[in-house]
Amino acid sequence: MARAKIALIGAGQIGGTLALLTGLKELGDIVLFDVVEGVPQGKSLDIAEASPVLGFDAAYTGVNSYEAIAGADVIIVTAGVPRKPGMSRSDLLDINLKVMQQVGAGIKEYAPDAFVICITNPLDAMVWALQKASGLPTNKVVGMAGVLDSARFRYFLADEFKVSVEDVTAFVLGGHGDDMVPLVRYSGVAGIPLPDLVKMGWTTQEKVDAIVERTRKGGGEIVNLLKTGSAFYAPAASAIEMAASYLRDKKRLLPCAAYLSGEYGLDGLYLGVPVLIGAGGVEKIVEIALDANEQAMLDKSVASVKELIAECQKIAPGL
Ligand code: TXD
Repeated sequence: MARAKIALIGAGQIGGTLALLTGLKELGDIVLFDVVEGVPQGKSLDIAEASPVLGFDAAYTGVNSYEAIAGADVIIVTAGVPRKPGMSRSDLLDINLKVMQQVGAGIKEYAPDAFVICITNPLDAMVWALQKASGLPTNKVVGMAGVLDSARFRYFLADEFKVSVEDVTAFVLGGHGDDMVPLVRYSGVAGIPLPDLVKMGWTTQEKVDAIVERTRKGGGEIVNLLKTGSAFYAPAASAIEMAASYLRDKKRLLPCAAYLSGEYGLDGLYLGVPVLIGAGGVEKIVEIALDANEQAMLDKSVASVKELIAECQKIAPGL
């Protein structure tokens, strides 16, 4: 069977890491696209030259034109600009919204059957704009944030309990912002929920609260350390997990920004919720029961996402 074709739109920090991980996992052949000339070509060649040493087979093509993404099975979008000092959230939204319109048009023309994963920030609004601009079915366009936020939560918990990260599960729902919703009741170690672990004396409620807060600010923590950019290894790894579930029809249940049509009492927006990803794209949106406190946190997160979408509609009324 022919190898899958994976197009990566944006060859920056995350795009380059995605290109390497795609090869290492042998998910398929890679087309790396960027508007900057030379960068996708250079990164592609560099990674291809690492493949004999690392021992994987994948073809790499670096490009500056959309024709090359024709027929892609999976497209992962990181194109855009990161927030720089002095730039407001609206400035970022304005620029990246235009980028999503360009990328969406490219996907519409050359790869309308692809499964598309958006990573560009502000995530919940950009994935919404990308779906509109591409015209692809909503079950084929998702946003990556929840897998990353949950991975951060899992890592912090594993570190606190001194247990393997493999045995820690965690769920973060809602928008990808400071008001995301880490679900303590649905997180734990080897099936033991966090509230029980507190009762068992493994940790204290105060420590759990601090970990929840650290998870919410996880992106900012990395930005403050790096100073010149934002996280890229963990975001790339998270998107690859989603792509692999689609390509291999694994039916993973992952927290992703998915288009809601009535689920959770919401309609017409993207929000981080548990999603089953298989060969059909988003095959199911799982509605879990929330208590009053969790629902209140989710409502707050939804309000932020709606504000971002309203801003997009003001800038681009056609969307
Ligand atoms: O959880 C999440 N969703 C995120 C999101 C976690 C971390 C970072 N997140 C966001 O991902 C971040 O705020 C950015 O919006 C994206 C990409 O992050 P990255 O660190 O890869 O940014 P870079 O290194 O600046 O790369 C962006 C590339 C760069 O090479 C530009 O030349 C290119 O995008 N770019 C474009 N490509 C195609 N088309 C257009 N129009 C374009 N404009 C810029």
